[in-house]
Amino acid sequence: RPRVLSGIQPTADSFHLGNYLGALRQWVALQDTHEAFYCVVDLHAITVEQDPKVLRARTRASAAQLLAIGIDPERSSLFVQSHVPEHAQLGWVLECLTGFGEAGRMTQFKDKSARQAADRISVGLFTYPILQAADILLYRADFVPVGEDQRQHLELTRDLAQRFNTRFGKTFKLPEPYIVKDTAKIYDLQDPTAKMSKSVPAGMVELLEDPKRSAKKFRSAVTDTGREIVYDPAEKAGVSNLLVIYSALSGRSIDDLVADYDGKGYGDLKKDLGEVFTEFVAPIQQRVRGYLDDPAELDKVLARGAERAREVTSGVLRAVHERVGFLPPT
Ligand code: AQP
Repeated sequence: RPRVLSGIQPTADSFHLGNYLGALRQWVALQDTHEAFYCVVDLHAITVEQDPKVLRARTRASAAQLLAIGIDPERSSLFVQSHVPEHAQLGWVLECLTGFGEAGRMTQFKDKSARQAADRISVGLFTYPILQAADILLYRADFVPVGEDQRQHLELTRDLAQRFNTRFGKTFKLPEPYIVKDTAKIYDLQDPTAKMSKSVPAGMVELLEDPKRSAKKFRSAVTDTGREIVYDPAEKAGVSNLLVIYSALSGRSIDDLVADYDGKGYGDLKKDLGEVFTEFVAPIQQRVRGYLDDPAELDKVLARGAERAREVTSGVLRAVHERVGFLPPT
């Protein structure tokens, strides 16, 4: 079976709807047809300052949310990145193959670093896409389910795999991004031209917030001054974003929704979407509480996942070390 690998950062108290629709929903679906490795990428989380206690709690909460949305630890290996030391080890080798200018062209870094003074930005934030390449290449993954914002990092990953293979002999597979077009980019409810992101909390809907609060956010979502409910991302970005979310959560096609809301107003659509979201998220929240009530069991699941991951990664790292010319340990 083809293999998939993906990760998510434990840098917020809850995942948001952009994470879920852009990536995590695909993680769940791919388990049926692929051998899946999914990780909570805590090494990436410390590229920005973290409170240790909070990071630990968020790492468990992230794992609990992944289980709650349907990641099945019997079928998929679910683990914490720092439990598999080969990620950081391969990361170093790949850093030494990456040009400084090449890393500097990553737009996500440029955007994030533009908001802060140079001395406040860590070198880790700069090199994070290279560690991400290591995350993926270690598993010789065929596909990487992510949102549109990760496309450039995937291209870097492929470039590095190709470079390593050319220089040292074929070792890595060139992975393909797995991006579902319809939900590749979920937009901020307050600014439907920007992606929904944890950096801008006002326009973000969280899986673990009070659904009443989410419903209110949907009701006050920014839309244009027109009246017609049609799907037109260029002219009606706000309404189109709401239709995409509604369609993804309800399983109904956008055409079907548009026909159904013919003659109705934005207010109706927003109110109904709040209800659809509440119905979707209530059982997830309940399951998250259940998993967090038993952290020892949760830790056991993660330990098992890390063990399965290491069955793959230790051999790949050994091959890499040998090919770059490191003396094997005796
Ligand atoms: N708005 C989005 N639409 C579609 N997919 C999205 N993803 C994130 N935002 C959207 C996808 O979620 C996965 C996990 O991403 P992450 O762990 O890197 O989280 P993030 O990208 O840091 O989340 P934010 O909210 O986007 O953070 P900031 O504000 O720091 O940039 C990825 O597959 C990502 O594509």
